[in-house]
Amino acid sequence: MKRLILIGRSEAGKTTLTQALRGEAIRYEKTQSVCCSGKDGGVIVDTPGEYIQTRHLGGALAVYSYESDVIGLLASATEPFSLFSPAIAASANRPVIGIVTKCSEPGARPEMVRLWLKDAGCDPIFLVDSVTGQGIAQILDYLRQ
Ligand SMILES: Nc1nc2c(ncn2[C@@H]2O[C@H](COP(=O)(O)OP(=O)(O)OP(=O)(O)O)[C@@H](O)[C@H]2O)c(=O)[nH]1
Ligand SMILES: [Mg+2]
Repeated sequence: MKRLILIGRSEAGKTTLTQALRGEAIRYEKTQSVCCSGKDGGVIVDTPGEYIQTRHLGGALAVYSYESDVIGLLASATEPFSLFSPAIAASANRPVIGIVTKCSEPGARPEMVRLWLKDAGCDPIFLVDSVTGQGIAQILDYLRQ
């Protein structure tokens, strides 16, 4: 499988998505450091949201991205704004996919957030809900291709 690094602000749903992709029970656990171990053999690299939210920590994400096959930018469908600059995906030398999380939450605007990730240069873009399982199989199919 392709190795996927998950990047997005705190509460975007990176750890919950990691659990859903691994078929684990969903339980809240704050991510304190970059985590690339698990029963999937490290296919998913989970990162703390603070790394993308804090300028001087961003370099660490670049380094871990070099060790991944695919970069996943996450944004929740309930976000009021986008963290990602337009065309930011162009700065990466590997595929950058978009993942809209929490699509089944009340008040979710998945199509709006999909447009934000499209502007960032993500392709393809997956609409998921890690709690209901929506869209999880599509990401696994993509990683297996
Ligand atoms: N309904 C719903 N809730 C979600 C989903 N993804 C995450 N959540 C909830 O949102 C909260 C934060 O999710 P996390 O996966 O811990 O967020 P994170 O991006 O890993 O956050 P940091 O570790 O702080 O970077 C938790 O209470 C999750 O249960 C989703 O797809 N649907
Ligand atoms: Mg986390």
